[in-house]
Parts: sequence; structure tokens; C-alpha cells
Amino acid sequence: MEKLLRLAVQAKGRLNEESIQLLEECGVTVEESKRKLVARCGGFPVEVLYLRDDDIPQAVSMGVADIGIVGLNEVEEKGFPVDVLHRLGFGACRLSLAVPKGAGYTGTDWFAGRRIATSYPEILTRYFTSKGIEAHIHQIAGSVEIAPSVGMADAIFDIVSSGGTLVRNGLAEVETVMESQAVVIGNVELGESKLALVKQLLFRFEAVERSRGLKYVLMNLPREKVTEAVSLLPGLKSPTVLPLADEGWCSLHAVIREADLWERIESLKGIGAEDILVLTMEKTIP
Ligand code: PRT
Ligand code: ZN
Repeated sequence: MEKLLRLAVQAKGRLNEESIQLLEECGVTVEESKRKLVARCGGFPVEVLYLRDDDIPQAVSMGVADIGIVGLNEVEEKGFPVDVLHRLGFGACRLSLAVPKGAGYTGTDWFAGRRIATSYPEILTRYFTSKGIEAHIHQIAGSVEIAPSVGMADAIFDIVSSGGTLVRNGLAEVETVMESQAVVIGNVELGESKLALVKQLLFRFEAVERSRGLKYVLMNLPREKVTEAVSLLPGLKSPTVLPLADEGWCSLHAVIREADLWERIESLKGIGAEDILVLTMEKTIP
């Protein structure tokens, strides 16, 4: 019987949608009946196990799942032995210490003897130990950001993304302790056949990730402008130039970062490019 890889994914929450979307972009179709614990998949020998993100590191370390997609913050907090196999780039956030505005923060010594509310006591304990600071860490499960205003804590240690939540609660971010993002973790004792499947799946993830933020651009260009056009497209592999029936013209194809797209297109138009087509890239396989 063919071996099935079991992948743990957050059942609901911030990482669920992007995890499933990434699988779909990799040709892995996840069966719709979402609220089942285990979903079958098409297009790859994998099944999806839906869990709370807090439970994913342990599930992978025990071998209940072979691999999992979870925030690096959860992996570090739980401390179960797993391999971090790949960084996925989404779910980016940081774990930071924040104090009430106007608290007179002077540096990390400020925390000595103070009460800090957090859902990440292990990471915070390690941080304070490394700095030689003794503080009172209060573990709370949620709504950490309101703890100072209700008198439960002097400061907080929590996930920050845009920083809007801190501002709304009158808090100022003063120390970033770790940067996090969604990662693929793996059981440390995967057998050969499962490892081969993990490699194949990561190969697909990378092909999709390489195309993120890139556009494929085609245009018609006067032939004598090719060198100039190439100089306007720095940093990428040399563009493809194809002849057209009209000998004075050619078709130029290039990959352009979305962030630079409009600037590049304006310069290309400036040297005579016409009929510019911008296409979405799905996968890039080297
Ligand atoms: O139910 P389950 O236990 O599975 O989910 P959960 O509620 O524990 O986690 P969830 O879905 O909130 O987050 C899952 C993972 O997403 C986290 O472990 C992080 O790795 C990642 N992530 C990325 C975030 C954020 N960004 C984020 N902004 N997790 C939480 N937040 C919170 C933050 O704590 C703050 O309170 O969102 C709020 C808004 O943040 P700002 O700074 O943008 O205002
Ligand atoms: Zn959680």
C-alpha cells in the first residue's frame, strides 16, 4: 500500500487559509468537509489533520502527524523536539515586550521585579534568563493586551504584527524578542519513504514561493532598443528576445518584481515598447 503523509494544519485561525491555499497551488486538493479531523487529499499522497496550532508541535514530535504547518513562535514555546524544515513566509509576526506609554522605560532592567502578562512564558523566561533579569511572569491564555489597564500586569509580552493592537491599548513596543513566521516542521524520525514525500512536497512549495511577487511581462520593442531594455531590467536573468515578422521589431519577455512593475513599464514605454502584456506567474521550477 502506498504510504500517506500526514500533515497537521491549523483547524481555524490565521494560518488555516494560507496553508490550504498553498496546498491547492501545489496541486494538492483538500477535501471540502473541513470540520472533519482528517481530510483526504487529491493530487498527492497526503492527508490533512486539523488541529489547534498549540497542539501541532507535540503532534508532530509524537508522530501523530509526520509534518505540520505552524508558527515558529509555537514551536519555540512548546519546545518539543521537531525539525524545522522550511520557512513559508506567511504568518509573519514578532514576539515583543510592551509597556504602558509614559511608563518611563529605560532599558531591559526596567522589567526587574515587575509583572509581565503573556501566553508565551517559556520564550520570555529564556529571554529574561539570558539578560539576567528576574521578573514575575504571569501566564494568561488570551487578551494579554488588556492586562496592564486592568491592573493585572505592569507590561506584556505578546505577538505583534501591525502594532495596531498595542497602540489601541496605550502600550509601546520596547523590545523585540523573536521574529516568527509559519514554518513546516517534521518528525525527527521519518522513514525513507516519508522523507522522499516530504522532499517532493517542499519542492512544490518552493516552486510556488519563487513565483510570489513576480510578473511575466511580454512586449513588442524596436529591435535597436533591446540593449537599452535589458539595462532597464536589472537583477534578473537576461530577458528572452524573439523575432517578429516585421524585422525592425522583436518580442521581449521578462520577469519583473511586482514592486518594480509600474516603474519598469513606464521606462520601457519610454524607449518605445508597445502592446505590453503582464501575466501572473504560478510556479517557477529551476
Ligand atoms: O485556535 P488556535 O489555538 O489554533 O489559534 P490561536 O488563536 O492560538 O492562533 P491565531 O490563529 O490567532 O494565530 C496563529 C498564528 O498566527 C500565531 O501563532 C502566529 O504565528 C501567527 N500570527 C501572525 C499572529 C499574528 N500575526 C497576530 N497579529 N497571531 C496573532 N496575532 C494577534 C496579536 O497577538 C494581536 O493581538 O493579532 C492581534 C493583532 O495584531 P496587530 O499587531 O496587527 O494589531
Ligand atoms: Zn493557539
